[in-house]
Amino acid sequence: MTQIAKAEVFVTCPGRNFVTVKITTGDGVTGVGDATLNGRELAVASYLKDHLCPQLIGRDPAQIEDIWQSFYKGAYWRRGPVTMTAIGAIDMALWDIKGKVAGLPLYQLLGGASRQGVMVYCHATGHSIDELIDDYAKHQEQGFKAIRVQAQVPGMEGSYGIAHQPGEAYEPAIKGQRPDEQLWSNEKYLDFAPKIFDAIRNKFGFNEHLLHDVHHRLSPIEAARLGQSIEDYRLFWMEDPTPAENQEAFRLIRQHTVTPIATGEVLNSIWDCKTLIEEQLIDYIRTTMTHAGGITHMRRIADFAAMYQIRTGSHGPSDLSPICMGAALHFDLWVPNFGVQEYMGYSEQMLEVFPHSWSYHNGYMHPGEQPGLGVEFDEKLAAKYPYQSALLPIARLEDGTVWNW
Ligand code: CS2
Ligand code: MG
Repeated sequence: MTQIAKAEVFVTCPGRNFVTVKITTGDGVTGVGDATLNGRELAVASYLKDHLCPQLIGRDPAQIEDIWQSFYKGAYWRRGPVTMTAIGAIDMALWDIKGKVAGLPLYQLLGGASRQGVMVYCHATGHSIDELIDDYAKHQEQGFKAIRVQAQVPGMEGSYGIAHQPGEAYEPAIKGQRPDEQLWSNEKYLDFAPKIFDAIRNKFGFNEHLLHDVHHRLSPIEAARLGQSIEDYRLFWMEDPTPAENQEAFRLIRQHTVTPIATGEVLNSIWDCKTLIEEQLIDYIRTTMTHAGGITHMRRIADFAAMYQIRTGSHGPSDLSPICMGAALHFDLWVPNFGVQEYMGYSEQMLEVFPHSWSYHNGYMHPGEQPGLGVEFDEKLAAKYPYQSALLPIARLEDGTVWNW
């Protein structure tokens, strides 16, 4: 294989912003990686364009590990979402090239399929419990075996995770230069949340796995109380019950409840989840291909987690591009300690920009058999959708205090 001849960065907005890295070798093999960091896209694009891409020219694309280590250790400044997303995107693109050169889909390079399909969970949402029940029924008809449920806390329009219109995907980023501000109350949420699971289990029974995202909003003791109060509904997981910067905070939750816990979508490295994993404070690790250093680093995290019987539950919102989805599905098909994969879906417009070989059937997904990641990037079409500033909201408590969104 010849050396890397070109490394380019594209920002496109087919409905929402996506950042894509494209690496081309001297003999014309191309690889793509997802570098989207919601609301901070241009920071990663600059990190790539100004700092990493120039260093790639002339390097051997087969040396994925050495390139990863030299960008990680060579920056001197370690970890963090911008750095790890940039490294992750390059890593994905290099694995894509390796697969294309070998003529093998990525999952074969990792060690082959460990299962027939990848169980995915979808999102059911509603402005009321009745609306949620309708949405749940629709997803059940589509064959999903695992469903995340979120409903608006009465009076709290800014409740996390609710689609604007029934049937739409939830999109948190709001176009503009200033973040939207949303009102929040932990007390009202804590009173309401158990009613969501009660209604769903009463109506639909225990056939599907039930998931719920707390989105970092509770204190450890509040999270412990929630976990304990919903044990009978047997959730697959309670996600991000409290912020995970302080990993030790999960000890308190763990002491009080057997509701399984998932966290990790905002973590970027194995170090960010070290205590969570080695003390078995969680059941599922949710780090993302894109934000946690790509396939090379995700594999390291998953192997470490496997030693403690912690399974994967990769973050897969529609604010990660279909390239990330492709990479994640190959990884999921292989990883021995797989749990579940999030799948929010994409609009037609988004999928046209990223032609892909992955598919969904009856609750399971498959990455397809195309060599590499099996996702392409239509540069011409992407150029029709220029970047548009869009930011994630800010949550405030009823007295005006800034809270965790
Ligand atoms: C979420 C995300 O998918 C999830 O579980 O927590 O939707 C998250 O809010 C977004 O990815 C933020 O960009
Ligand atoms: Mg989440």
